[in-house]
Amino acid sequence: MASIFSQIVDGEIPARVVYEDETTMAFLDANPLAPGHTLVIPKAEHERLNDLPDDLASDLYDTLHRLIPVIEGAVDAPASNVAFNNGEAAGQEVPHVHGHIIPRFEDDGGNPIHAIAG
Ligand code: DGP
Repeated sequence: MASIFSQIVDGEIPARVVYEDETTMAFLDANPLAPGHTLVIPKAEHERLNDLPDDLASDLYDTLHRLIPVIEGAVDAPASNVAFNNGEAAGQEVPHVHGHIIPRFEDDGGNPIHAIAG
């Protein structure tokens, strides 16, 4: 059974896609912790960061690096939390590598890293 994120990559379930290239994709989180909360994934299904081949890890980082200022700018956020839950015990619910970009605002209260760590 393909992961829910592979089903998004294959167009089998809808998502609000904000970026796509040959090997990576980004879409809005269905349960956002802040406006603009975005998930960045490799299209190929790998469970953990260290399962990624080097070239795909590099592509994923490049997409994250490119999108962080774009997402912050889109919601006028001065900062963001960027995080991976890497493994079930760390709160990873979807077994398909995904980085969270969570825009942060002055005095928005609390640290969402705690929330996404489940
Ligand atoms: P994590 O706990 O790090 O595995 O985060 C999984 C995130 O994925 C969580 O913030 C909610 C989001 N999510 C789960 N299912 C879907 C879905 O079908 N579509 C979208 N857009 N996001 C999803």
